[in-house]
Amino acid sequence: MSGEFFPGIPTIPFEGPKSRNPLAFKHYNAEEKVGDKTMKEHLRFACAYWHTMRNGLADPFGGATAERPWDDGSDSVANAQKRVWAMFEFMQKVGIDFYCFHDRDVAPELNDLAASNAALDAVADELLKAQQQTGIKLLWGTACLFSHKRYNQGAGTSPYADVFAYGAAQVKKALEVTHRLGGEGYVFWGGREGYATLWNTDMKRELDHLARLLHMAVDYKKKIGFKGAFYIEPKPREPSTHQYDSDSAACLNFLREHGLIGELSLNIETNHATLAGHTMMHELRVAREAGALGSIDANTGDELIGWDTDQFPTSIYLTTQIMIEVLRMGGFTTGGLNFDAKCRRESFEPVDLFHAHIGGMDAFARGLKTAHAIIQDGRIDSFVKDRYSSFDSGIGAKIEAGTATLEDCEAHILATGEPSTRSGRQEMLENIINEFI
Ligand code: XUL
Ligand code: CO
Repeated sequence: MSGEFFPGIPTIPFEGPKSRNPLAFKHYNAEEKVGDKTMKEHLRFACAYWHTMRNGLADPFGGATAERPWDDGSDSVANAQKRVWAMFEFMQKVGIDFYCFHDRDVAPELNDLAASNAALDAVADELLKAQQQTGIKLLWGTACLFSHKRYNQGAGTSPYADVFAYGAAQVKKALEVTHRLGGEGYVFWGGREGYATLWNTDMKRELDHLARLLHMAVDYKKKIGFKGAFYIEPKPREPSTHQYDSDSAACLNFLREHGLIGELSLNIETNHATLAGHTMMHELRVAREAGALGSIDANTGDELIGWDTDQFPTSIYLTTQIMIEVLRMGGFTTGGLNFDAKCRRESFEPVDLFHAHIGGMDAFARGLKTAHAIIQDGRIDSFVKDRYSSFDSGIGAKIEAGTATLEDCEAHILATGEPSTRSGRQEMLENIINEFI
């Protein structure tokens, strides 16, 4: 299969920071060790099938521009099977070991569920063959419960029970296929699980229904012996006015309220974090501190465009912040860095897929090295530790231990008087970070 779909493009080599070859890595050196693991083991890059193979690069004002010579544009199973080989050749050449997919981006949706399931099985046969030939693995699978017209008012939160059931049936099948392909995880992104207006919405019922769908999936996962992780992916809006899984905190609250905490962790996406009005570091921190940081959809938005632009990450500051959080949780287990990102509409040639992924991988290699160096240096950590040290003894230790009362606090202040505080040193700390970037 080699050379068939991306002729003239070699396997991308590592040439180091002095290289001026656009089709070479300057920083990502798969086998190079950072701390006790190789870059490849730390970063666990994955390629998103929906963007890399299926995104025509349309925007709200214009249609598809992407040139994908191997794709005949039809909805046939044969075309879908052929695309598998283009995807795997691409991943082999760019050196990415994992991929992620939705049921409907790998296989066409046909006239009824049975026909769509059969098409998915036929493409899964091909995916399995390609995985076996290349050693590439499935990071996670998911079901697309948002594109088809039936899901116009949601899937798990649709006001129509038959639509809920259709979505549940799609989840069942997508889980089976993910399991068959040895997937390390399964994602629930609540596509249209939210509302357009509260005037027509019973929020309580919708949320209870969404929880029912997830409980059914947890039960089925156990029944079929799927050992992969379940993730829920926060996003505040778009396409809905409001989506219930709006950010990390909302997802965690939902999982706790509905007895699902521990069954699902979070798949956090950069562009969704910024749409929620947070930094990516904030979203990761919230999840990590709750022991629920599972995986990452690695992309970025555009500061000047208000929608989910799904761009490739190139900011070293951003990738450093992300890798600090990943390293602090002890690295990924089942998760990884999935490039949920697409080329710009203007970048329509197949070779642009290479430039895009190379750039993202190099940016994360630098982020990893920088984050590792900052942690090794220790100045940031020791500043933070010292900042809270008044809680290590005396009244602070009693407060943390839960043994101090309001009366104790009053007695303490009456005895010691006005408290003193110290500078938060934000500027100094930001300067330290820049020493490493
Ligand atoms: C949509 C999005 C999805 C999920 C999987 O904004 O990010 O691609 O990652 O459904
Ligand atoms: Co995503």
